[in-house]
Amino acid sequence: MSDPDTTPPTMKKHTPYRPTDDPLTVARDLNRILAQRRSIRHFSTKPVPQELIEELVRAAGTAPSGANKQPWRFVAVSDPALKSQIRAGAEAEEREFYAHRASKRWLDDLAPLGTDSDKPFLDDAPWLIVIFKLVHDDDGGQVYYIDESVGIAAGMFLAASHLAGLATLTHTPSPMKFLCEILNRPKYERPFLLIPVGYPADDCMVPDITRKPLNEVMVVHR
Ligand code: IYR
Repeated sequence: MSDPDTTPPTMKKHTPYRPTDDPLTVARDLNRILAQRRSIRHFSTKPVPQELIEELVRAAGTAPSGANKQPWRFVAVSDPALKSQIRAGAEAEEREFYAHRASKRWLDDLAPLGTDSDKPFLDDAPWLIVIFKLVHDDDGGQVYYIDESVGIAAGMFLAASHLAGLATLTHTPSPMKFLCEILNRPKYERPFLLIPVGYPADDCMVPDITRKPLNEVMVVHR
């Protein structure tokens, strides 16, 4: 006879959990593939099916979140008119940023990337995914660790897109209030990241940057 169920009444039923049986091989493979991800600023206009975007959002939505409240909304835009409005809104903020808001030091740090206020990728990329964070639930309930939760989901979206062979950019025009207006979102949804998704342009170039070696990013106590 099986043990009687001793799960407290407020606790959800628990199910068994089985991770991979070859962790080092999987980790090495993942590292090799993820190391090839780059922020892309020159997109092809080649279409990406909505079904593929939906799977990527499902993947992102598997992220851990405070009390499993999943305080995010992924608004996926392929409508060319809306993309143009978003581009106009973003470029207006970026012009302010490059002309006035950014400090000299910030502009110096950005110079190697070659960025400016011109954002043609917002028209070219077949999809713009605007991630909103929810400051409360759809039913008004409390949410927890919002930035951590949405940040993790965003990272998982970037990783999933890359694994699926798609290019992304984590674009951060600031402030992003224009996105609430253009996309007609309720007040409790706050723009978090604007992510163009698609294929890189054939002639796409990326800055020749490096990642820090492990000894600069990791400290071990054993
Ligand atoms: N949002 C601006 C500026 C910018 C800021 C950072 I920090 C970057 O890593 C890259 C760009 C832009 O997108 O041009």
